[in-house]
Amino acid sequence: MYKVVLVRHGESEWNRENRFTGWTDVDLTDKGVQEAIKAGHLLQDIPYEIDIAYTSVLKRAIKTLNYILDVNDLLWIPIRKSWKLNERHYGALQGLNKEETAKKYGAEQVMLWRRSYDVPPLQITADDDRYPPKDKRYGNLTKQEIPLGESLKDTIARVLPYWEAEIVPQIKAGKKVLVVAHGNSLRALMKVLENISEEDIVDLNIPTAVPILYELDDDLKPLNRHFLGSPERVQEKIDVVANPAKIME
Ligand code: DG2
Repeated sequence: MYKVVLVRHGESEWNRENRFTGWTDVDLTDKGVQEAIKAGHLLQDIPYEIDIAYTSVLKRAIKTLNYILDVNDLLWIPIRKSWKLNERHYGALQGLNKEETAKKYGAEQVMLWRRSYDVPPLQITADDDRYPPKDKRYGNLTKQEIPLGESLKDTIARVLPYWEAEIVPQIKAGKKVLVVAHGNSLRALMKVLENISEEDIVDLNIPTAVPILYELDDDLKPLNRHFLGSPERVQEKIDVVANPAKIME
């Protein structure tokens, strides 16, 4: 039986401020750091050790991974970083407050932008400061790879080939893999792993810093999926993601 653990990063500064983040490289809040440490402790309860870890090139995920590994005295294991595990690029929405955007465009439109399968957000153009090649970590992306604003479908189109080419071979070699990524890059992965329909994916919200354990069969089909921690705590965190204005209350 193969095993993989997925974790969304802890609360970021822009999660806290309820702003669309995407590829903006914001830091963890103090609460996010504590959540990451807690995720590390939760992982101490599983009966195996992580062998290799994957994350994005965004510091909220990288730091969360480091806190988790530190708690488990595993900072020495191989860590692979890729932009392909970055959050979905939220295009011209990046930086906007989600509640204010809902007032301006309507809650339904914002819901489509946040959770639908194939509705892309408002796009940026090449003269925008947020155009990825202006950041040297994205200097080697081909023109086709450069996102201007991604739907979940677009996100799957770059997460899935990375999963198949880089992560699956490690899992199949018997390695226990940890992936620390983002709300929508993980929704992309979970949609494919669990074969979730385009309609049902709308309801999937990933809580911050809750380890999600999968056991997979020989074809990498999930035998089970388990959120670590008390069910009440997990549900509370899912509710915050489903209705982010709650963070501000
Ligand atoms: C959030 C997800 O990404 O936002 O980009 O704003 O996981 O990196 O904090 P993350 C963002 P929603 O899709 O939940 O609005």
